[in-house]
Amino acid sequence: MRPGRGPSRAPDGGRRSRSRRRRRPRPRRRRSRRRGLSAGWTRRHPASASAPADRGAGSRTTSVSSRLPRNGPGSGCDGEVRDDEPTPRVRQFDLPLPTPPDALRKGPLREGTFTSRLHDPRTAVVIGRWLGAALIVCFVTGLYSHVLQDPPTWLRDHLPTRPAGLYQFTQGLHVGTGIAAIPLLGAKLWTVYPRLFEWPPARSVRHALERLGILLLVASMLLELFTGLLNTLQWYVWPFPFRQTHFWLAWIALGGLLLHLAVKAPEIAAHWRRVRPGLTERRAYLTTVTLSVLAVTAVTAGQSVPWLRRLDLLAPRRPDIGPQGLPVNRTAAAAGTAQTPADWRLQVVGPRPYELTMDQLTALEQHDSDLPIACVEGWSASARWTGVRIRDLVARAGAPSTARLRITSLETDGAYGVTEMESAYARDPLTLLALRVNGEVLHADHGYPARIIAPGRPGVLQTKWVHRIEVIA
Ligand SMILES: Nc1nc2c(c(=O)[nH]1)N[C@H]1C(S)=C(S)[C@@H](COP(=O)(O)O)O[C@H]1N2
Ligand SMILES: [Mo]
Repeated sequence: MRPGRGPSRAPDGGRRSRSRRRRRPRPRRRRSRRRGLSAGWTRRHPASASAPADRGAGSRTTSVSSRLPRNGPGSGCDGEVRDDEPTPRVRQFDLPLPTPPDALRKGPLREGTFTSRLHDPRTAVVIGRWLGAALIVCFVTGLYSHVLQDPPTWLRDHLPTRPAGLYQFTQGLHVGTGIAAIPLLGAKLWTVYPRLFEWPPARSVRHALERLGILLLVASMLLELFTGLLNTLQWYVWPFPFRQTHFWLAWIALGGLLLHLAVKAPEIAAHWRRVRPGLTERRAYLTTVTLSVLAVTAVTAGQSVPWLRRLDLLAPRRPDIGPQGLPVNRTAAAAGTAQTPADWRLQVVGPRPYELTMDQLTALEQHDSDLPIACVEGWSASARWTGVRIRDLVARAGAPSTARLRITSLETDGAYGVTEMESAYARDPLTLLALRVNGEVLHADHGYPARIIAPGRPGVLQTKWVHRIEVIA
């Protein structure tokens, strides 16, 4: 390590410049808040500095261990705590809490339980960066998926229909980053879990709140990733609606994450840059984590990435397996639509409503669209669909091109029996009422007699077994 350089410079340098600033009169609240952050951080370290993890570190790990005591007592922090008078409100947060009797300090709560040198901030920061990146991508793509399925009124006219495979891409990324986040979260939790057994459990009100925040963050992350994973396996075991729960839990997790980043900012900054020489075991650990992430990605990404298809061992779907070479989520038998009523007609409801028999439909101008079905569960598969353009059907009913539609399926009990279509999709020339797929009449499982196929939309909105199209605005 280069003395005075690298990550250790950040906290020390920061503190020095702060004490210089302190001589000038400054707004009180701001200083107090900063002090609170760095004090929370430094106070934690004397304990960990005396833990065997650091004690046994020896000179090889000066990068990590020798830095810690410097930030602890005697490093100038105590003086800082004294001359920087906190406002009474902040002082309440720092109210010390009583330490429980030592008799309770058993099992993992004993000092020296955790001996690995990998339970250190640098490892936590390196894995945290990967995890953070995966979670941000996962969050943004998830938000996009949610908005497509349930657009707020002001966004209705701005949903993109192109590129036609955009949702296939974003949802593949959503499920991919979510799956990759599972080993990353596991590794992160392993790195920091000795903190669970910190003693005393809560030093101050601030410390207790911080720990509660971590609890919320970890619980929401675990629940979010776990329910998401089960959803890709189509395992809907919970009584609550998946999508809404997944959506709100994501906001809770994001809030917890941002709070966590804010609280840990000084520590993250201090360990952001690599310090040489690094720990050999850390390198081995990080390599193992990387390989795990690559492995779970490789054996699941084939559900949406064609050239990884042959490695697709763990994903619940192979996009090329199913009737007519396409997977099926809900079969006609499950939906109760295996038998099409003999008097089936397509009903189109608008200013000039009409009905068409199958023969009349096939006599209309037919078009081809090469479009993927991109399921929210992460699998996607492309096919050539043939049928009548929705915009032609709508125009024939006398509706304008700004029309929004309600599509009703023959399926009566499922959650996807009725869907709505924004006008951008309704007027897109690629959007079809498909009658055929890959040159064949639709299989019952793919929606015979007719189904919706539109560009850039989640699979759940590609309604099968259609019998009515209604102009609603
Ligand atoms: N009526 C109806 N349409 C539906 C569904 C459904 O359950 N009922 N499932 C949707 C879902 S979740 C997907 S991913 C696609 C799958 O289409 P496929 O079975 O032809 O591959 O159909 C969609 N259309
Ligand atoms: Mo789906």
